[in-house]
Amino acid sequence: MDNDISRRTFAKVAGVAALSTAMPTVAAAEAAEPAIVAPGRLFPRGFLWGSATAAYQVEGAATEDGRGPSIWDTFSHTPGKTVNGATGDIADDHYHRYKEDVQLMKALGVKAYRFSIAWPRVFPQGSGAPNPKGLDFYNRLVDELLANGIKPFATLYHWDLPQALQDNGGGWESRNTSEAFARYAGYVAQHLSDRVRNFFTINEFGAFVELGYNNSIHAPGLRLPPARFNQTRHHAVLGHGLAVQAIRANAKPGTRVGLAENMTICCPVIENEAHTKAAERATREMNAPYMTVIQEGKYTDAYLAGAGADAPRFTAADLKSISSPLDFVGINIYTPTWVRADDSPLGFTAVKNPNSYPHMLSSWLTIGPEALYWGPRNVAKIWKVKEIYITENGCSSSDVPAADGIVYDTDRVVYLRNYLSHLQRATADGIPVKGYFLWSLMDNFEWADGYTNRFGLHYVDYETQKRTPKLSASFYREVITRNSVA
Ligand code: PNW
Repeated sequence: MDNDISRRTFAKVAGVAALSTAMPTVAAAEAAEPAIVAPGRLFPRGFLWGSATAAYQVEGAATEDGRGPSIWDTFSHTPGKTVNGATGDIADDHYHRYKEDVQLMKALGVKAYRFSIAWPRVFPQGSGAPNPKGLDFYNRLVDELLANGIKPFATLYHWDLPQALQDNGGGWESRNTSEAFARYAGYVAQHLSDRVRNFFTINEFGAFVELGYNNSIHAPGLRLPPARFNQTRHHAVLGHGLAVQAIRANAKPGTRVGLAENMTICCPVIENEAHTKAAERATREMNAPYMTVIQEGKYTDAYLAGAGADAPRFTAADLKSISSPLDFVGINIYTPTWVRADDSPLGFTAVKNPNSYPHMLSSWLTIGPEALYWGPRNVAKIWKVKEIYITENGCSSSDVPAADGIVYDTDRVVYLRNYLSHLQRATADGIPVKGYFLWSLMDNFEWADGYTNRFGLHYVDYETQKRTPKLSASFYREVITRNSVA
């Protein structure tokens, strides 16, 4: 798995001048035009380059082979909830086209694929009897990946909660869901861990709990009052902890477990000591209900005091489960939160510049490449984490193919080049980032934004399901080949 190039001092690799975009042309340009990579700019030897997707966003086949309905089927079929009434009924039809999609990965040169397992395929009612046909899809996918030399990294929860669990007890509002999640996680680990060696429990507490149970823009579309909402947050992290224990109890020895969290990434407004320390304090407090309690086994005093009578109810045993030791930490990083030091009780303020800031097509996706430096740095420094993956990073555009059929997504290339440069800065500083999963392999169902915001390295024509590599796919392929951005 070691990248050949990183073993050499001065690596001869593809030239930046290779501006042609179709994969074969770029490959030809590589052979013709070697370039020099400075050793100080290389990623570490064996750095794991990957790409990511999630079940409901790509699979389609919503009612096939016994899959039960999820809260996202219900939500997306409710008028007015998604742009143009988009649903994941068909999406990228990955359920039927996974072999073709594995070939896209192979052509990119990725060494790992992060996908998610749809809970309602495996347990159509959330708990009770499993559906072997549902699990079989993942058996086929995993076998295909391994046959092509690509390591599978499976996420167990990427938001498609079985509808039955929402109907009975309010989904994550109920402790039953945390326990059902652990049973499902243990079952999957038992059946796949002979080939899947790395699992992520839950994807983005900071999105699905906040947006689904408080802001109502994601499934199940609720706005819970504060006490019930804080309890829902607690049940989500409890579900993670119980799942870690269930995986360890049921998986083959050596199976590794982590999570994929979209932490608030606190970056110092200016990189001096005072603001840097403020960003560390902010990292703990701004992630108190999720990453901090998972790492520290307790809620911060400020979080509990701020919640007051609405604070979650929990036991010491809950906290112990929630903070079950992890093998690695995955962080999804898109945007920075700029922080400065001040004289307030907590010693920091998040700085907003509401009138003028760069962003990608998604309005929330503000640009700050430094997030890929400070995110992992703070996690490693504050919690002594020894193994970090960037489990998502990427950006949205309104890509349109040019007359020659190619998508010249120069905005995405600029975004990735700058973010990855800061990731390399992190590894060069000794921060233990071991891999990077680019979001996303291909355009897909972008939740409430439907199919309008495209995140893919491959353009998907939803009429024909044809996938076409964008300029950014050629860019990423070269990064992987040279193990370096510049
Ligand atoms: C993440 N926000 O979602 C998810 O893990 C992916 O499924 C998704 O496609 C990707 O990032 C791009 O959006 C988010 O509104 C969705 O702040 C919305 C937000 C953040 C992350």
